[in-house]
Amino acid sequence: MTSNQTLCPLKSTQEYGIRSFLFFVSRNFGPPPPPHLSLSLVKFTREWTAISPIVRLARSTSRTSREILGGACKERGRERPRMSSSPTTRPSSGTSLMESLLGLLRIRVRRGINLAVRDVRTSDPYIVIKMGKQKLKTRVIKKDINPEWNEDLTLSVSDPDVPIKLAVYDHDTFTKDDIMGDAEFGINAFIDALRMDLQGLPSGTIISRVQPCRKNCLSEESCILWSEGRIVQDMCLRLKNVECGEVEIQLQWIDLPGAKVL
Ligand SMILES: [Ca+2]
Repeated sequence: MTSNQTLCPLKSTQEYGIRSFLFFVSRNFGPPPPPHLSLSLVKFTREWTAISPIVRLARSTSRTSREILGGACKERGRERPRMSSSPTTRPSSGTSLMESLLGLLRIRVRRGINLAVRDVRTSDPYIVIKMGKQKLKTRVIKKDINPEWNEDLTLSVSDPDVPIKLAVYDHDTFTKDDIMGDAEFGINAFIDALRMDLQGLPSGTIISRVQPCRKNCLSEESCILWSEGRIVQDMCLRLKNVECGEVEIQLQWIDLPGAKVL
């Protein structure tokens, strides 16, 4: 027997433990074992004695880890949403826009009163209206601080709590346009009136009134009224951040088929 043949069973017995190895030696070689095998056996026994607690711990840890991991996998399996064979029904952007849209707000910009002078003796005013990301403009009326626009600007309304901002500018050809004041207003009272059933009321009936206060930019009482089969709100806004100027507007509502119920 060569030393290589002797070492082969040593390697295999490492997998089954010291008892299997001793059985193998006694079965094939009988006592007493050759000196070189005795040395290998002593060396192996020492090594096995040293590593066996680690092996037991490793086997125990491995089993425990498998059990823990198995449990976690089951937990994850329960928590993980089941894959559906049916396609997802995500609404398109157009559909979601219509679902959130309440209707259209038409702002009739009637006129400006005693607007600020930004040129030599007069101004070339126009109005910018913003609601959220929407921005609309009137035309420029040249050399007039009491301009009459009578122009309709229409906004789409999804959230009636979003305030509407109005600003007046003086148009200049060669320099940056000058600001001529601004104002802000809400439409909650107007929306509340739209929710009422007012059919059959005589035209001109006042539904509600909004008083001027520090929180709004009204320069006088604003009336919401039933006029010719529809609800309108007249507003006179006192411009801020400027020496003078007012702007008269009227709110109207346009229902859209398929829009969200008010
Ligand atoms: Ca100008």
